[in-house]
Amino acid sequence: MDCKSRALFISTLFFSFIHPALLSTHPSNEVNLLDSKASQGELGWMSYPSHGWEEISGVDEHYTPIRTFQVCNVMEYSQNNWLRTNWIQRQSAQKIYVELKFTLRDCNSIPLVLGTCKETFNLLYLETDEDQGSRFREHQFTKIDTIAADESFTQMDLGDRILKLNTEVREVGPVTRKGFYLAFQDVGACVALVSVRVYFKKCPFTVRNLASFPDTVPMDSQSLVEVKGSCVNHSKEEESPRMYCSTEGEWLVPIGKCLCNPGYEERGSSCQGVRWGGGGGVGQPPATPCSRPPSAPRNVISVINETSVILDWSWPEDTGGRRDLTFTVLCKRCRVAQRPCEPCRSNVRFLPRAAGLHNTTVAVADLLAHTNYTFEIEAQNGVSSQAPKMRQYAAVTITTNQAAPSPVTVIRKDRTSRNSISLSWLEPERPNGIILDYEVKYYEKQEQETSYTILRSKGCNVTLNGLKADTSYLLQIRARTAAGYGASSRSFEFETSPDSFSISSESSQVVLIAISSAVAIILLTVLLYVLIGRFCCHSKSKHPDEKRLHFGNGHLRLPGIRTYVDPHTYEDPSQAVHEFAKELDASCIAIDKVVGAGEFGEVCSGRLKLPSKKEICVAIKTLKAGYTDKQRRDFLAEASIMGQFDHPNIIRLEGVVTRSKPVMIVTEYMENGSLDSFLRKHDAQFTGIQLVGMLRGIASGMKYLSDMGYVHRDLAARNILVNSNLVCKVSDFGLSRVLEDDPEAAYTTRGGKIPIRWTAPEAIAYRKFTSASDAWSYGIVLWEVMSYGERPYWEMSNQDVIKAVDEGYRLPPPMDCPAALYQLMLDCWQKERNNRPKFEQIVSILDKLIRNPGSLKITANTTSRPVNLLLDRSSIEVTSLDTMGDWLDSMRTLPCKEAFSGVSYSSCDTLAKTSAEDLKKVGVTIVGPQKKIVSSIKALETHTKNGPVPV
Ligand code: ACK
Repeated sequence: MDCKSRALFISTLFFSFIHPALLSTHPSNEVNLLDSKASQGELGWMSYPSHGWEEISGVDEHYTPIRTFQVCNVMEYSQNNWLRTNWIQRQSAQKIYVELKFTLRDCNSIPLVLGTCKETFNLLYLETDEDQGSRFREHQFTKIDTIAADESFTQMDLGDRILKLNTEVREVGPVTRKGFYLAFQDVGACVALVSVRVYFKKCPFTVRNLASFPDTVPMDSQSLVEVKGSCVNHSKEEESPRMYCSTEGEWLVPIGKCLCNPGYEERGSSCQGVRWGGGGGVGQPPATPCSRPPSAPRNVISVINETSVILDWSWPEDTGGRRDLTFTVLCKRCRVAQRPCEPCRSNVRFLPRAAGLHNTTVAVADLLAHTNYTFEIEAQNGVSSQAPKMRQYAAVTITTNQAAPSPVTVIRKDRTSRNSISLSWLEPERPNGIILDYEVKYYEKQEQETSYTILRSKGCNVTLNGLKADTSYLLQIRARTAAGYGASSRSFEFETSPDSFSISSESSQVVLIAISSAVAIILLTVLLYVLIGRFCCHSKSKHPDEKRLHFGNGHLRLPGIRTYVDPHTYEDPSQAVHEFAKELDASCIAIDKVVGAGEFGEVCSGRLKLPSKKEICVAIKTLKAGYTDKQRRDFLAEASIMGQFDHPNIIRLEGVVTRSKPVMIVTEYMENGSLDSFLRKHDAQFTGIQLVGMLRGIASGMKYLSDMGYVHRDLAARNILVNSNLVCKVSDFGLSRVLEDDPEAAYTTRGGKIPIRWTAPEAIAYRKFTSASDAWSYGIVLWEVMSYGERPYWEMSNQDVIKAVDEGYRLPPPMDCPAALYQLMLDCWQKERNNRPKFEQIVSILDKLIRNPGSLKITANTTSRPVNLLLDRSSIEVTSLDTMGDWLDSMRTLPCKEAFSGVSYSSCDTLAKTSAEDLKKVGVTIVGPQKKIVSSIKALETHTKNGPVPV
């Protein structure tokens, strides 16, 4: 048999054995650029020389024709046979994948081989901007790889009619030209190329959290592509929806979401109108036969936002046989003791209007805060006026929420001198409560807010002293009520008088008085300046944090972000709870089962169905019978605190039941429960990106709390809840209660109860709880997450933990922990609290890691790390790694940078230096090898690892 006929013999046999897998469909995130199997006719690829590769037609087992190429010139020397595909357009691919299916003959099984039989062939490619037709130059091609068979077949296999099909996939990228060719170079093998598929990956169009994400082509590099989602029809953004497209064509880390507009409900991945009958359209003449006035509108839904409400309803069941329907909304203000209700004030605004509405929705704004209103919605058609009958309307009663005051709009300059300005202003149009004080912020116009001064004033006027002469100042004012700060006024500009002109501008008639008052003002200013200076120096040396609250840049509450109000400052705590939490009717709550135990009673899961609202799953905390007044107060304090927050990473309060028993706090339901037990249940099952996504959520929630001025004091994985989408939310709020209800809290020598393992040294030593001590606790949560719920400091006693931490020892990196995250932990555990990262910085560091997941591959674990409990902080060396440039850039913004600059850090092998002896020296006893360390060693020995679980 000559070699050609042998090849034909092989191919003939081959086609009767094509595996059905060949016909399988490909994953939806792969876009084919070429699929040889899909071609019915000749592929027409170029073969050079002509007696090399040969195109053969065959059929698969379903008698579907397929085209293959084969070569088997094993009887001849010096083979160099090229097969080149047609020009393949790149489309939007950045990286392409080449999937080859082929069979290859074992050289040993070929009798009488005269040439030099080979068992490999070469795969090459050439990028071009246009089809080069039959022009072909070998040297222009770049080799991708030598392709060898995992399994070659022998004569015996042929006899047994078994053929071994090999599949090999190679990646090529980045590809940048308009198209490319592939080539197969044979140097003397007996090979049949059964199929060639070229594809690229994309993250396919998807809808997540009611936001649609378009087809996205990943980057060629390790970086993720950040994609912003667009809200589906009839929905709007709650938090900007984003996802990341990985190089593998997978969507990762969904952040943010959209919510259905009023009148629409979430069905599948779309928002659909609440179902109602009736048609639309206007203009039908009143004389239409059988016309009658319509019945009342139905299904009124109200969505309250502070002092505005959106009303949404369905068409009436009976439209009166007409389609020319309009709606009218009547607003009534109802005081409990005063019946009947009175019409609303004329300044209440209706958008688009109150009468003649063609749509079934209206927005009502400028209502009073904390007030009951009833809205009556009536439908009319063309015959309503001609056929008077009993008014039929749908009514809905709402209570507006607490609202922050509206901005100050009128500010007046009363007097100016060389270095002072006196101002007064009018109370905001809608104070929405009693104004406690005003915050006046001002700065030199030239300085552009890089440094500014804040004054507080109880009344509507203030004098700004100590100003520079002949200088422009910008000033903003905002009012504060129990609901927090309102929005800031716009910036007003004022100028001080020039040096040569030192009289008040508005009392120029009495020059003498003006001069003397100016002198007095200057003297007073100097005196004040000295006093303030002294006070500041004094406060600086004593309380650096407090000082910054007055003068720092970036440490003041941000304008527009409300400040947390401590419910314990209320004389009557039940007033606080009703200010911040909605009273729910117990009949709206169905308890399903007990899910856990809290300090005050059981925690249950159940459902909440409010009138005109969709039923939702909730968690219900109950106050057990026989409680004392103090217990009731402390129990409800949590609701008063939680009710002030509104953030996707903070557990949401639905309301409280205080008017019937049992007293309950109702919150959103978090399907996966507490983070610590959830992680323990799923040990080693998440990808690095998934863990970082969870950590980012926690950091974002903590940033919101610290912006609000709330210090959590008990941040720990057990106090984070996880929902079915893996979203983590901070929970467990309270003050004295926090530490009493936490089983981890222990009494300190000073009598307080503190969760030692999670708490910063200064908070343990002298109760200095700040957002910086929360950052320390965040570092511990980070460690808990990366070690899948391991107990910080294992079984060490609290006393040993305090001592070791005080002496500079820190927890070692958890198994497989990315170096970047371990570095972040160490930063959170800086002894000097001002050097710890702010939550804003933590969020941005984690965002950078998510965008650059390659940096997560560098781990802080080493095989050479001794089995120790703690690492001496001073022996940890950290500097830059090229591949972590981005991460380090972000680290450079941290104050700790100086501590590490100039130290060389090549791998994390150097991280662990402390021996058991060292630990003994500081009084740390090693309590046997711990679970994680043992498992990490086992894992290193076996090199086995589970894949991520789908969540
Ligand atoms: O880990 P778990 O199942 O999650 O056990 C605790 C238990 O109640 C005592 O706190 C669970 N739990 C608390 N709040 C919620 C919530 N909002 N949703 C679901 N489970 C909750 C917690």
